Amino acid sequence: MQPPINANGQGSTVRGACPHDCPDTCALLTTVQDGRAIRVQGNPAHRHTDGALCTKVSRYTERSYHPDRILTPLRRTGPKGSGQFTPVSWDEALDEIASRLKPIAARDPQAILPYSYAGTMGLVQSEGMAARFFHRLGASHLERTICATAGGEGLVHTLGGKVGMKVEHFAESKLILIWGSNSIGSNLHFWRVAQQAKRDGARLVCIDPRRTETADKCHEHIALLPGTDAALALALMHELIVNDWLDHDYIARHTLGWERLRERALQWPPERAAQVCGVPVEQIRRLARDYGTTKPAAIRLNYGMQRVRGGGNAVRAIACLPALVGAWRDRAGGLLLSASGFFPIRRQALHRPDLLAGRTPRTINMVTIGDDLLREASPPFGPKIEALIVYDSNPVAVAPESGKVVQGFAREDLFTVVLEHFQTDTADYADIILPATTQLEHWDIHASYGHTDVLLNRPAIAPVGQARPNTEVFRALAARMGFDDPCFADDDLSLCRSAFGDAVDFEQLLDQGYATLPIPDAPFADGGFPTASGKCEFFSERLARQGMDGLPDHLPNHEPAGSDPRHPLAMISPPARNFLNSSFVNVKSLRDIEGEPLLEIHAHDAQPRGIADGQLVRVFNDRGEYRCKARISERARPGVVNGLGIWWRKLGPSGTNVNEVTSQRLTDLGNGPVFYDCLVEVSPCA
Ligand SMILES: Nc1nc2c(c(=O)[nH]1)N[C@H]1C(S)=C(S)[C@@H](COP(=O)(O)OP(=O)(O)OC[C@H]3O[C@@H](n4cnc5c(=O)[nH]c(N)nc54)[C@H](O)[C@@H]3O)O[C@H]1N2
Ligand SMILES: Nc1nc2c(c(=O)[nH]1)N[C@H]1C(S)=C(S)[C@@H](COP(=O)(O)OP(=O)(O)OC[C@H]3O[C@@H](n4cnc5c(=O)[nH]c(N)nc54)[C@H](O)[C@@H]3O)O[C@H]1N2
Ligand SMILES: [Mo]
Repeated sequence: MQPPINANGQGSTVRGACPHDCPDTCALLTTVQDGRAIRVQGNPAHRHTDGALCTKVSRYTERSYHPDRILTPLRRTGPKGSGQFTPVSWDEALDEIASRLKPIAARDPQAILPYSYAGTMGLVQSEGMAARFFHRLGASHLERTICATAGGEGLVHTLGGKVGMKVEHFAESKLILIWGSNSIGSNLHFWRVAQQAKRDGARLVCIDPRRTETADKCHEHIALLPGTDAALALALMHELIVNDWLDHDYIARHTLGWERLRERALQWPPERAAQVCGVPVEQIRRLARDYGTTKPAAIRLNYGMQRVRGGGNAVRAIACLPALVGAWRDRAGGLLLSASGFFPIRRQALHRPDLLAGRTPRTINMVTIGDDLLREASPPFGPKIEALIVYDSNPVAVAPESGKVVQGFAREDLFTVVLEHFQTDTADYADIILPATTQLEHWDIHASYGHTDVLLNRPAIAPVGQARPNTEVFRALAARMGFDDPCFADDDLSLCRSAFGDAVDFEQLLDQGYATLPIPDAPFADGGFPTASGKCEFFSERLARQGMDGLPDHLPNHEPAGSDPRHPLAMISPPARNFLNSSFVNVKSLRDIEGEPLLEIHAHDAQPRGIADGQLVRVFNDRGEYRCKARISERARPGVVNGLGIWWRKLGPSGTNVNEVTSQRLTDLGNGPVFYDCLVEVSPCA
């Protein structure tokens, strides 16, 4: 372990990085006393963190030393889902896993599926060693789509990559559109930058069906219906065109497909969009005027607006806007959805796809895990899924249509291993649970999707109980499976080093904990987009070649509001501020702030249904139902209910959560989930 950097008799301080799936990727300072972490703080020297942490992560020691932390390997003793387990040794657990996997692998390794997401964003503890193991095994490939692929693809097809403005420059913007993001809850450090801009006179506009805490603090809130963002963006273009608020020079030199986009946008007068979006036409006109005449204008998109059928197209449409007004010319203009494309991550070196040795396993989309676990062997699907190894994810709580997911996980003939900190809803269905280390206990290295610094995480304390890093588990399993490639011997620190190779100064990371990538302040001031054409592609030849619309368009939801009289309410289920997806739901001090699972409903929708504030309600559609308390609130717009997530099923009143009603259908681009494209009905419980 490193020597103390701050020896003051109060213990030592260890530099780390927040591992959570959040754009902020904060630099942490953990104070350790007598081998115990006593405090986790934001590093004041790291400018994006600026010494501040969210409430969740400032409680990190409470999570790490939680009395419910899994401290030993466990073997299931009761029926699947009952949560009954008995401690076993690491050797027993690993031997049993290897002996169960070997005969399956001998028949067809594709019957084994890894299931993981971003429980930790660390490049080492997420797929660092795990990907090597599954590649060598020849297991099914998991398409990791549950969060960001629709928007990500939208950006790639327009700007050429997940690239955009540098977050710090929003401070100088004069107009900021916060589009599909509850920044105060999910992107706190951006919000601090936006506040700076606001103090300096910027106008802030929030575009979100829900009246969020963020909307409360913006100058204007446009409460459009879920899944109608592309219509709004096209109407803005219409107004930019008819009022000639365009940067003709920028369009001519740095964009592709202008004439075609112009024609499409002229089909979207504000009156048409107002109908589709369910907002006043004046609001659209005003927004267009602000956007067309304020410089520099910046857009902070977040992933909330792409969880609907047309999510990819919506991002494409919005991503065209900055080029139309030449916003990219200024470092405080443009757009940011994700900065992750700026990071030169050496994925081949980390994941070692060469270990596949020519094999091309099938791909399973993590969004449709419910259906796929219930599929029999058949072409073109391939073999039935016989074994599932889950790490860094809690699919039973977070995957859509949980009725099916639960049925799949409950299969007696499925062998399930879960690497976890806690006995989550998913762990309840495991055959073997393996105790994982937390970020305080292992090495890792981090990119970010909200800023452009690389962060190194040093272990601050020894593993709690018998917990082991994910990497160590996959190393041990590789040995038991007889995989002897030398890459399985790489230790975590060398994996950290290999993640970026020479692209970052590792000595600097060891020394100060973070390193800034050399990225120009206004990366597209003079074009130079990372597309094939080098231009901002309004029209995408690549999409057209795939038989898709080359231009962005408004694609109505799979389940448009008003299309089903039996289920007249649109439901969205965005994150609760004090949880991180389903993480932290079991941390009592945070759960106490959130209270209990709630459905926000507008009085116009509550009254005719006889729903009183605080009453237990049933939220249902043909896929399933869950129960929670109704909160009659102006945070919900008429016709839309908000089920804040993502509660652990077993901590909700009926042992279920919002994902009982969400669907496994996919987005237009990127095969992503459509969590916010979901119709329901709500009725009071007797
Ligand atoms: N505190 C906290 N922070 C988080 C998370 C968390 O769970 N809790 N989750 C993390 C993760 S995994 C991610 S992916 C990121 C990003 O997470 P996001 O999903 O972007 O989360 P939010 O910032 O809440 O933004 C979603 C917002 O989009 C709104 N919205 C829903 N449907 C639509 C729509 O059709 N159009 C528009 N314009 N808006 C819509 C919702 O009401 C919500 O306010 O945040 C991360 N940060
Ligand atoms: N209805 C609805 N559903 C949603 C969403 C929504 O907005 N609405 N959001 C979606 C989005 S954006 C996302 S990203 C997904 C997120 O879904 P998940 O990626 O499953 O995220 P979490 O629920 O945070 O679960 C992560 C788990 O990883 C564990 N973990 C953390 N660190 C480690 C580690 O180092 N090792 C191991 N072995 N385990 C670790 C944590 O304890 C936690 O239980 O959920 C999606 N589901
Ligand atoms: Mo996410």
